Amino acid sequence: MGFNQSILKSIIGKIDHVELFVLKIPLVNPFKTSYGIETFKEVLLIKLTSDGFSGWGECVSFKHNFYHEETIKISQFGTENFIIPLLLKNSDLSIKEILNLLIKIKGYDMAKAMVENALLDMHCRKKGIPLFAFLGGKKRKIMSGISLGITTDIEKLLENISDAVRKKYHRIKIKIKKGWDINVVSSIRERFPSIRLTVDANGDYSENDIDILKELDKFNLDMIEQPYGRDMFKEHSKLRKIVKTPICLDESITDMESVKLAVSLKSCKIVCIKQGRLGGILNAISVIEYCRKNKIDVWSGGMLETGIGRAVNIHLQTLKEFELPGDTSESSRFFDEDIVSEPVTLDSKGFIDIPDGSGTGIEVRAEMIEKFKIFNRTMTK
Ligand code: OSB
Ligand code: MG
Repeated sequence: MGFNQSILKSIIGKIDHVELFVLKIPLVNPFKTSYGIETFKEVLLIKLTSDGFSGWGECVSFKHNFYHEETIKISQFGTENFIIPLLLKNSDLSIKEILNLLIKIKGYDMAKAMVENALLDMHCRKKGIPLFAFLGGKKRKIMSGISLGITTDIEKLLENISDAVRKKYHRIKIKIKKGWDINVVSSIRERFPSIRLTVDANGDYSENDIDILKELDKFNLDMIEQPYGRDMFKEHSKLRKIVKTPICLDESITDMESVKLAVSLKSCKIVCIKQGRLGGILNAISVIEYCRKNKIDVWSGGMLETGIGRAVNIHLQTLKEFELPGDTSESSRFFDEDIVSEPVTLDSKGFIDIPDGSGTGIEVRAEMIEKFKIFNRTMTK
């Protein structure tokens, strides 16, 4: 693909300073899914410094393991004990060489993504180019989408949808679970017959629920995201033959092998790309390329990221393969105040601008790090 190989191959120099932070930030509203409720965002961050230039990375792991088994504690363990020591031991390497070394470490994909994001941010800043330019992305703005959690009653969800429609979100996704599905989607369609709508089950259904999933065909949904569990590639494939609504996989897509399996079994039509879970931007790009070649549509998911991870997802979506709106919403949808100085906002047509400074183009606010910090560690050689 079109990313700048010279950036990847040029020496980044010695990493002088590594700082890790864990922040605990309250969410403006609890976010409920079929797997549980989030009321706080706990997040692991890294700041790398070399030669006077710094880069930030955000880890998408959660405190709990209801969505994915790599928790913050696990990401932190991998970062402190394996990834950072390797980074500090080897100086005068290129990003490409560092990433090749990281392949030897098994697991910790979310931690690796965080470190990769920070390296790319730092190096692009040093070279004075924006991340999207490094990626070869051509779009100057991207579409927006919002993921709305389960509420105590349908009326409240309809209100949340009205707000999102007023803001001109290009696509609305609602979380569903058994018992919060047909009734809810049918009320939404009565009130909003033509909005672009998708549902995300986070794996709550099984083959006993085919009738419910089939009934969703009546509502003109763009897709059903992850109806069954993560490893149920064969079952998703059978479901695809029964329901007309396109099937999208999220949790199932953990690496390139999983995408290849999904393609070979025809388990899905659409894949949700989460670079933070695929081990970083470069792995995500390999998956995106493979999907293009195999006629699988892609969109960018979200993991309740702060402005740091949100910016990375925005830069990535400047690639032409992202033709569908993803889960990229305004920062204020989750946080009263973002930890970066340029929170994500929508323009009057619901689009999101690409930050055009060097690297991710956003600045982290030191006072916000102080305010929400619950852990901090500095590592040097
Ligand atoms: O399944 O896409 C998901 C949030 C946390 C964990 C998993 C998911 C989600 C979302 C919200 O749907 C995405 C976002 O807006 O960040
Ligand atoms: Mg999902």
